[in-house]
Amino acid sequence: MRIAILGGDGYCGWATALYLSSKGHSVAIVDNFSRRLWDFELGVETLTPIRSLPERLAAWQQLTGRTMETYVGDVADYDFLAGMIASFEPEAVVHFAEQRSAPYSMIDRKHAVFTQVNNVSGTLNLLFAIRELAPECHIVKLGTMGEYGTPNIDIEEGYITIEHNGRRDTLPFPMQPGSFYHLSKVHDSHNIRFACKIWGIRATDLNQGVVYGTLTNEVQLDEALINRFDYDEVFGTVLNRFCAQAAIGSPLTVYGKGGQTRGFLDIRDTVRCIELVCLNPASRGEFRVFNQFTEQFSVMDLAQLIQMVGREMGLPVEIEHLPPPRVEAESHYYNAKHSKLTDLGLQPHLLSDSLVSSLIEVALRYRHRINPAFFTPQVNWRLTRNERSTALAVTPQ
Ligand code: NAD
Ligand code: USQ
Repeated sequence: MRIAILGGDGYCGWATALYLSSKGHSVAIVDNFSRRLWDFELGVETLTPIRSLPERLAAWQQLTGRTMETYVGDVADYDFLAGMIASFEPEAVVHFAEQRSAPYSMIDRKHAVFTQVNNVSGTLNLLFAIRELAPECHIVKLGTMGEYGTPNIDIEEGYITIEHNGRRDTLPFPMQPGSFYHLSKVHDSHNIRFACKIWGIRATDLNQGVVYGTLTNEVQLDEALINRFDYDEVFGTVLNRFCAQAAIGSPLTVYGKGGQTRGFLDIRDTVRCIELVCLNPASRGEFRVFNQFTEQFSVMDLAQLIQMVGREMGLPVEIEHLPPPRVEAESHYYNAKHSKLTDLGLQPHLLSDSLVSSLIEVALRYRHRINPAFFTPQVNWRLTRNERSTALAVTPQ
């Protein structure tokens, strides 16, 4: 298939581009490198020393003989995006190209506005470009499990059948997102659903859980292909952070009680899910929603698992409960359905003890690059910062 990966220089996008290329698909990477810029803005860096996109692609070509097209630009710029669609003529567009950090969106007004403008306008542009230039093309959009929040009922895959005053209907599942970032994904979902209905676009919204790990078969081929491994408070996700903390004997930073429960998946399952969804597209006018995660854990479940495995590896792992920087339920009911991707053929990599030790080993390999200052949460949901005079400036506390 001809598959365009929007956000192909990022964490999920790079792993997916390599995987799809290795499977013989024609892949185009679209990115404006804004994520590398946000790292500079925040003064943080990935644990793993990632190379520039041209270096990555040269290494991939040298190792496998495979090439990928690249389009450097902003998907929120319609002319750029439409030019890419017209030139590459994709059968599927996988849309990862958004600002994806909840804490980043909660820094202050500018970061909240930027996140929603970047994310919502990029997705809207994609919908219009597909309608105009490639109406058969399947949009595979990365949403998030955080769109649903933590309701006191089971979470369905996108839709729920409700009886009300004697009448019955199947409706979009209620959304209760927990940050301006998560809200941007809800706005995207509504826009895509509407466009599918009025223009007959085909789309799949993948409500992905928290992704962990960095190694896929392709990334492991050569150090030049290494993927990002974020562990800072803004872009680092919880399990990756705990592995980095364990590697240098820094306490695991559990926010509050640690009863926050989320869906999780291995990055190797992310890439496989994307391929399965591309190979099994939605019909014209259909807006499918799949919950893309394989297991659910509370933050404390994960902290205790890392502590146990870390101690078996001889690491002095302690758990610390920090005052919660976010406004979120710290203990709650959580049971989210996730059968549609396994029905398509996904065979999950589950979080075994040996997998946990391999995750910690990656952090140990690069431990000389770990900056413990990145572990401390500074963005607080209750106290967004005052306006700054410069755009997107972040002053360290
Ligand atoms: P990432 O920040 O590593 O990658 C996103 C990429 O998109 C970056 O390379 C960035 O430069 C690019 N990008 C952002 N805005 C752009 C724009 N306007 N134009 C062009 N390129 C742009 O993020 P990720 O972790 O790979 O996440 C990818 C997607 O998956 C996001 O939409 C995110 O919301 C979703 N997701 C991620 C996770 C996770 O745990 N990482 C979980 C659930 C959902
Ligand atoms: N948490 C801690 N300690 C930490 C870091 C996080 O206790 O050091 C807690 C958070 O408070 C939260 C949970 O762990 O309750 C998950 O936080 P996270 O930072 O790992 O993930 P989150 O902010 O939810 O965002 C990540 C991705 C985002 C994606 C989302 C999927 O950055 O792009 O949408 O996971 S989901 O959580 O299903 O919405």
